Amino acid sequence: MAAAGSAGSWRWMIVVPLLLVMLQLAGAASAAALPVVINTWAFRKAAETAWRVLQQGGSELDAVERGCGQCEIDQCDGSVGYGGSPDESGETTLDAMIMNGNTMEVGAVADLRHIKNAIGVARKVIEYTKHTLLVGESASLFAVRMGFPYEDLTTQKSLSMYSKWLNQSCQPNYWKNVVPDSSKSCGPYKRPEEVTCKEQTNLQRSIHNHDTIGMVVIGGSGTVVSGTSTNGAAHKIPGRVGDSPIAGAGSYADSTAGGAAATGDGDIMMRFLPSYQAVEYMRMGTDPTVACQKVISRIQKYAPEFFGAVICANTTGSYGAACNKIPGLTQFRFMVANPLLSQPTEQVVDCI
Ligand code: SD4
Repeated sequence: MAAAGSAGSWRWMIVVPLLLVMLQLAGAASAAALPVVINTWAFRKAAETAWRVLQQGGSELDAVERGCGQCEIDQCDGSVGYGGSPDESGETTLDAMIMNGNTMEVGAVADLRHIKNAIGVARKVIEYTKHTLLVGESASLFAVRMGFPYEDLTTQKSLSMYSKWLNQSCQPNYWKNVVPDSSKSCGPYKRPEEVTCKEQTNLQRSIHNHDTIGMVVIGGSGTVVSGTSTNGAAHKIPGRVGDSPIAGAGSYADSTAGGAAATGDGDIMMRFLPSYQAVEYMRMGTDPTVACQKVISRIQKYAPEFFGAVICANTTGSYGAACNKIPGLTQFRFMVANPLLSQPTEQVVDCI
């Protein structure tokens, strides 16, 4: 009896930990589920809209278009849609893209003027053209042909941001090595007769200067779609285009691997194609959180002070995010909706 009892307890000593490990694995696996919606920042209504579109049988493209479009309507954080981030001449211009990870088609618009629904126009670039990216007033003319209203994107708020900036001698701005000294006065600026090329690093970017919506939606059968929409950087030099409408920079989708989207200082981030790189890491089997961290680390080496974050999701529905730790950004909030969450839920990661 005693021998049988001890054999029994040995058995339990092996079986119980094994069961615990299996339960843990099941728990870890259950964190990932399809379909999934993930978007940058705590833009809750955008996630809710995208999730609702999926629930009602809409496609992944519809979900991304409507989700990001919701932020354009809501003028999320003043950094998406009309009436925010006036450029040096006081005008709001928009950048947006949408990418179909089944076909690898991309539709994008940059420096879009007088049209509110930038991601809607980006979708029309996929549907009605063989192009990928349309820019400036020509993109606006295309949008009008596609039936979008041509309207003023200026609001009282963007006007007052603009006059405040003029009153503070146009600080901060994006010029360097010009006369008059761009760190002290407004332009017009010119190249100096003798170029001294002294770098000016006076640009104090507010973290609220940049808040793109970037979204990845992965459907139940693994279709990955990504998208972005932003009004870019406040007080940008007219003509400036950021990372958001650039495939691989602002976002990237590949239904054989996953999707990613970036937010932050596009002038720096677009040089590293972080969304493309994150998807490639996930293709190699890297966990989405680690994939996001790895692309942030790559940028950190060259620009330790950059403001930015990336969201990542793979085709199993596993997801993550990472951000660069700087004063004013120590944590990054993002939204997730999947069948395991009772509603679209805000999540947070510590920056690295
Ligand atoms: C840009 N990345 O134009 C965009 C702006 C942004 O959060 O907010 N990102 O640089």
